[in-house]
Amino acid sequence: MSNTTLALKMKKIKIVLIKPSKYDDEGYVIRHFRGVLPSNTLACLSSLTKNVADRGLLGPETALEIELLDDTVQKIPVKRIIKSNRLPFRRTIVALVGVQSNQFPRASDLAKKFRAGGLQVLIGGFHVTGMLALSKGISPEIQALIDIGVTVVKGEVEETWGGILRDAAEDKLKPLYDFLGCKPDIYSQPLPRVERKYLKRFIISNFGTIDCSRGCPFNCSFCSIINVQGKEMRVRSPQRLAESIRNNYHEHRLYFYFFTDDNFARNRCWKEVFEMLIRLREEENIPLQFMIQVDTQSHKIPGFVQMAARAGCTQVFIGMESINPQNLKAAGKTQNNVQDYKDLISTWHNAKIATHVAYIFGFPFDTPESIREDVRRLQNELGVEQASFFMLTPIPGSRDHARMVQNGEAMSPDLNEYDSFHETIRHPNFAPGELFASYQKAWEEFYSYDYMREVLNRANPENYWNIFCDFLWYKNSALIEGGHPMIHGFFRLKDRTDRRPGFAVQSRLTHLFRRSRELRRLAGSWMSLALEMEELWLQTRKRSDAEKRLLAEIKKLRSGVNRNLRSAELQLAHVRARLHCPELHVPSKPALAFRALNFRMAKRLTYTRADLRLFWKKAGSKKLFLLHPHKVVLNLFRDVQLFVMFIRDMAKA
Ligand code: B12
Ligand code: SF4
Repeated sequence: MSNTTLALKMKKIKIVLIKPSKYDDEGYVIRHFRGVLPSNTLACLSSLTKNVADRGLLGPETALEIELLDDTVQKIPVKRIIKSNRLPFRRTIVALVGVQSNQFPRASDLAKKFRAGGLQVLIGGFHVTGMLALSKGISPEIQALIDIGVTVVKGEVEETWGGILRDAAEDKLKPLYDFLGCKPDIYSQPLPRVERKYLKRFIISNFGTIDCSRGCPFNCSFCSIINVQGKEMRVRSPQRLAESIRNNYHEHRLYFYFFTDDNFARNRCWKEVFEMLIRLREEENIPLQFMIQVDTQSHKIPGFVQMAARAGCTQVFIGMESINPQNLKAAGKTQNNVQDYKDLISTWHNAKIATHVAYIFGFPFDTPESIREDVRRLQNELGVEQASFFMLTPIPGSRDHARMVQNGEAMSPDLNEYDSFHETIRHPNFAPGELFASYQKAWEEFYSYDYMREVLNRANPENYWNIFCDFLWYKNSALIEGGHPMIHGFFRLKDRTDRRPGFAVQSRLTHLFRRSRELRRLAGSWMSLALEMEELWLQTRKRSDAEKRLLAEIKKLRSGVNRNLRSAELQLAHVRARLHCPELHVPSKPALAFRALNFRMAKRLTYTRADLRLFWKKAGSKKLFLLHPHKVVLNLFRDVQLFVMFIRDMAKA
């Protein structure tokens, strides 16, 4: 037996996979009680690690344990992890995974702590890969990590992860691994692995992510995909995807997916993937639904949109980026033809799939006025259901970034700001702060009450709640939390002690005082948002045929009288409606008497809570002794009852 094998004997190696978050402007880690999207990279690395363990690649005497941590939804127990490395015959290795540029500062701080605790640390993902792909030599922030003994991994590791782990187990980790030139064939590689415990940290725990392909054939100057994952598409086997989706459904009840491919329309196996999904839906009764990202020419691929609909696609995320052809030309986005946009959107709409466009502000021909006009055109001319706005950011790994570095153009030195909602470059048409103000205004105007109502009124009933919940998520993230929906989840947590270096850790009391002030403000904003969404629901909710019939009968009876209906009249309305809709249930007499009190019926008839709003407004302006207590109680009861109906309806969906 060789020395190395002896050293490995009886060893337990623990791999801690950590997806780092980023800092907010006050230096707190952006973390939420519940997230929205689980990390696909974490799931990929988890399954690759499990594959290494199952195949016994580290030798029969080595047990491999995996721990998955996501900084965006849970506190990273740095001390516990460091301690776990001190036990005899145990070794803990930390892998910081999927690190984007805006997460690099946070990832570096974690890496420093783990290195100080004596652990082996690896880092990979788009920042290091993109940065090393296009720059000459190693950039200072990456060199700083190498200098403290962190191993940097450039490129994808489907075919090489076992080798890296073996090096780690044998204490032979290199400072830098470079796999960019030999991109793995992902056809038969393990698929992202689902961990129930992890999914529970997300608002919808039956929501999963899978990348069915990697790469993109286009050439946009602001994008790093092409320089990291390449222009040649690599795809996963449709059969293996089917197995994984089937297992995920039967084992974890997962049936809603975000296929994270940057351009699903250019996956050469799209037809086979859709056929497989159709079989799962139609033959195996798995109620699959999914979202995909596509380019603006996707609607021209024969059969693509129609098959997507049949396969369960509910929303399509389209790389529109701009309505101005000059901007598109400047960004090298030559595949986007503004004349096609109407056709593009209506083709997806005809298939009953909601459209969601990615839209960037800060291109060379943008001005504050053009941004306002663009938002109006998205609403009035194109009628897209949703838009995600981004500020143009020179992302490391993109041609824009490489050009700016080469020309010595100014850009923010703080990578934490490379999250697309901070101004990182100066634009000649905007004063400092003006681009951000226009961007913020765009969110407000696009997600205005009137536009949301218009969208929901014409939404496909099956898609109603998906869009409704997206509105809630987007409004909360962009307009209340002041962040980006793609970063924010629900209920922001702020760890007092885990602050970015350079920001003071406050005393418990100061922190408590500050947080309670913030929470009071937030509670007020959430209350207004909840009432706004409740009103939106009242005005747009999809009513069943039976309910519509009942309402018509009630209206008929009410038209002759200027009072609330009596229970006998309500019963008559129910009986008449039931003649047309036998499924309608006629409530018992006491229930009808209760309804006749006009609580629910009035709401169903009026489609609004405007009367309640008016009452509370008037009540607020009166002196306490001038209020009629019975009216306050009655309206409070009606309001609570209505809200409960709203929440119940949403939860049912
Ligand atoms: C899906 C996605 C999202 C999803 C969520 C991600 C999720 N929950 O899974 C959403 C929509 C929320 C999102 C949001 C954002 N995203 Co995004 N996103 C993606 C996308 C399209 C796919 C990610 C993915 O699953 N990739 C597949 C995995 C397997 O690839 P990978 O991460 O590179 O990992 C492989 C290797 O890098 C390597 N590796 C990775 N880590 C490690 C670690 C070690 C130790 C080792 C050995 C190897 C290794 O091994 C992996 C397997 O081979 C990527 C583009 C892309 N094609 O990757 C953009 C991308 C990552 N996003 C990007 C950006 C900018 C953002 C946002 C800032 C934009 C915004 N304002 O919305 C936010 C930030 C959110 C946040 N803080 O996380 C950029 C990042 C660029 C950069 N240099 O920072 C990318 C690259 C897109 C782009 N335009 O260039 N995103
Ligand atoms: S189409 Fe999308 S993924 Fe492809 S290069 Fe352009 S921005 Fe990147």
